[in-house]
Amino acid sequence: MASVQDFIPQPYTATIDKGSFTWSAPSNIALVKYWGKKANQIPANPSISFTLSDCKTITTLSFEKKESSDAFSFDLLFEGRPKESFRPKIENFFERVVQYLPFLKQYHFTIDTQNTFPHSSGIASSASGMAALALNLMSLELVLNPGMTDDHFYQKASFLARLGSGSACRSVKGSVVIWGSHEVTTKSTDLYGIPNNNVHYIFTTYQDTILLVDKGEKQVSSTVGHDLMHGHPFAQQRFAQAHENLTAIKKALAEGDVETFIKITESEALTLHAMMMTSMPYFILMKPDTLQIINKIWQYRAETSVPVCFTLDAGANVHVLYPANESSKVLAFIKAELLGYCQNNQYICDKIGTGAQLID
Ligand code: 2P0
Repeated sequence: MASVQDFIPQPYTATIDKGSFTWSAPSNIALVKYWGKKANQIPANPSISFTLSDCKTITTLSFEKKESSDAFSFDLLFEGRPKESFRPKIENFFERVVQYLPFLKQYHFTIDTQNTFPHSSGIASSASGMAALALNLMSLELVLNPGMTDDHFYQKASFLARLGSGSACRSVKGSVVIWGSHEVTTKSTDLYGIPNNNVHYIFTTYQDTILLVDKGEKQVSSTVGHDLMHGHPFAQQRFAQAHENLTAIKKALAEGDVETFIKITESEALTLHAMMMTSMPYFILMKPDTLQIINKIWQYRAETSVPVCFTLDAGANVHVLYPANESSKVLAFIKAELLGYCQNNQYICDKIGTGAQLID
């Protein structure tokens, strides 16, 4: 298992003056949630997620050697247009990772980003965005250090992505990813995400239909949200519960135990929101329509035994999860019963994916 020291590179053996790379990186949806962190983006508890397939960020990183190397220099484009509002976040990310990427001040960068999902859909782009940027930077480091192994490449990409945004480390490699030190998961670490490959066939077919209940700006930023767990009266119990739920859901994923999967996934979603409702200050991030959808899903599952369940992010949108062999039934149910609760009847059909891809 790699340590922080392993990500500080040896002197580079090659050079490059200019070039560009393009990576696409997917979003991910946590089943056991990351909520609460320590210094340096170290999670307070381990988490596990499904990597998505179609909701992704595509980023082209162009670079050109510059004369002086005393400051960062970069231009930011979003869908081809200048996007200065991203600057503080990228500047902050570069500050955090420069000790691991000593070439950062030697180049002028142009970072050109686009998302496949609509902006202001309430879908977080920080995970896919930071993962795509980290992978591009690793592609450049691979040119400078051609001896790098594939394992090191992906571990370090996930390590860097984590320093940009915690959940981004789960958007690099694998269909099901565990991030955070977990006593019974070999090689698990707080530093980067690792693929969890012991997954029954049924879960490799999982669909995620995202119901857009509220497409507005996040009410609570993730920084504020994670901070709410400091001094939270239930924090220690919650962190211990996440370890237990991870152990149980890993077993369910391996055995194809859909019933246990549903129980843990839904309980985790509600616990995440319960943490926000019981913090100081307190927040309710669900909307009345979120609750209507949850109740409809429960009713439909009870009546039909179709194994459909939900999870939530730190917002009002609902992720509806189900195996592909139930797609026609569940989509008919969604269209007939749930779309009326979505803003402008909007939803996104996604499914489990395999991770980021080098496009160019
Ligand atoms: C997760 N979320 O596990 C949890 C569940 C939202 C709800 O990770 O501050 O954007 O950048 O490390 O990763 C959202 O927080 O937070 C998140 P930072 P991040 O997916």
